[in-house]
Amino acid sequence: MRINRRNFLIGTAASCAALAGASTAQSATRPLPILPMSDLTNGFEDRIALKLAASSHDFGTGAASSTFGINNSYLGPVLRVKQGQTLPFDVTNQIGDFSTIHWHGLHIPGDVDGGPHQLIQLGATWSPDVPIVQRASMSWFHSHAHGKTAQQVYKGLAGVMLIEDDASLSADLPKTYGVDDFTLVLQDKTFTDAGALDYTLTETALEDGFMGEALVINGAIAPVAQTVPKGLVRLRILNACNANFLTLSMATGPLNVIASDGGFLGATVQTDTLFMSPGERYEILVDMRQVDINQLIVTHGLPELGGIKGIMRELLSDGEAVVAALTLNRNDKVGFDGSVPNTLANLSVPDPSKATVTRSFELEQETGADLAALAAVGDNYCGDHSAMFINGKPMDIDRIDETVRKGDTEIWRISVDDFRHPFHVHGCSFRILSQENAEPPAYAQGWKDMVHVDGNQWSEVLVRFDYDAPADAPYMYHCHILEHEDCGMMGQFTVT
Ligand SMILES: [Cu+2]
Repeated sequence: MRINRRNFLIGTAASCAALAGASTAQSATRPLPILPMSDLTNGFEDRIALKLAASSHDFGTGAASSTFGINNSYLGPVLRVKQGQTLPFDVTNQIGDFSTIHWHGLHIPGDVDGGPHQLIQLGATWSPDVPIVQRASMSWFHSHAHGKTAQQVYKGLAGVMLIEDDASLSADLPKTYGVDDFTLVLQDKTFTDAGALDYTLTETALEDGFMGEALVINGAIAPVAQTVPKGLVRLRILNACNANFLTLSMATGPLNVIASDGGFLGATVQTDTLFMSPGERYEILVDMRQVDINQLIVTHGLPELGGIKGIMRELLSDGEAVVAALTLNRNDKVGFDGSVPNTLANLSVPDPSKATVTRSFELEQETGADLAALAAVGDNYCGDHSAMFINGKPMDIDRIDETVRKGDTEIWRISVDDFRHPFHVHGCSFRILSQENAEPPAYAQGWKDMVHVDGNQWSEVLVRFDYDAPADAPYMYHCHILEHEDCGMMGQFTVT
């Protein structure tokens, strides 16, 4: 039956008002939570303990949600570290299930990468010595326990690592943590009527990945607000959603983008909108001398809903939410008074003629598979992980898919069937040669470890691997929609 839109609106005015009321109740502005920061840049005395544990956390609904945290009730600390250090971690797992911690974005050997082969059994401690060799950049760390990654990251097993180097420490940029330098972890969550965190996988969620109804920043439901001094303000932003692509803009003025996944851009890029896939990081500068107030606006997809809720959603929002996610209110204190830099770093022009090997990766979903039924019979959320493939094969932890020679420059060409997927490669940063059949946006032309590709298109990256990943500790390449990764859209490669 087709519903006549006008009659439908008249007939359901009361329920529309009720729904609007419900969303208003959720939109009270909260203070921006500042994630606890461990500054290790001046050294550390002992091994660095990270404890993964079950906890409870109030996202702002007034109810306690069952969560996981890393030295914290939800998410982990922000680790501020420096190039040249070797970080001796003791990662202890007390979440009640097996887990791992993968260092996303780090140029490190396979045996300390924290992928599915470095399982941390319940009660065990994993003690990798992690060398920080790369330039300043925003990396992160999260669970990579195959088949459980999506649910463990959703519940909170993720944290941020801010790598500094001599250039970044002396750069003329805001760098006072929690004052003019903020780390923002953006996620989307769904809550039950009682206000508890909800992760229910419907067939749609398994196909598209889990999409949450509410935007959450550093563990608090948006909108959030922060008072800042009169000056430049730096926002280091991570899209840590399981599956949602986010579009960012400012209420006033453009975004000044200074860094991407792997470090500073060659020069500041001004853009009206910034499109971020799950797993991507960008740093931006906001000039709070020009305005008393500015807002970071985030547009994100909403989950498909059935019944009356779904119909209302379609009528009211076209399936997207636009959130004035973070309000910056200026006070009278004088802050960082420098200008937005033009030149940031010396970036070479990527030269594809240096590539000696080209590899192709086609990401596919078995759209006919009964994913909900698979989930019901399996001991994880995707049955036997066999509904999604790369090059026709679902992830198999006992199969090496590609063997790469250390130091070779390669072109990796990624294509997909009919859905937009974000592709991540471990152990490296790469340069994007083309994204979705086109030149990438200027803000994506620096060092990256994420590239996305939409239906019937392809993307190409230029990549080189400089560290060892043997057959018993291979690197992963995978879709960063975590439900797709868990369902098999992942492969393994060695570097020797
Ligand atoms: Cu995917």
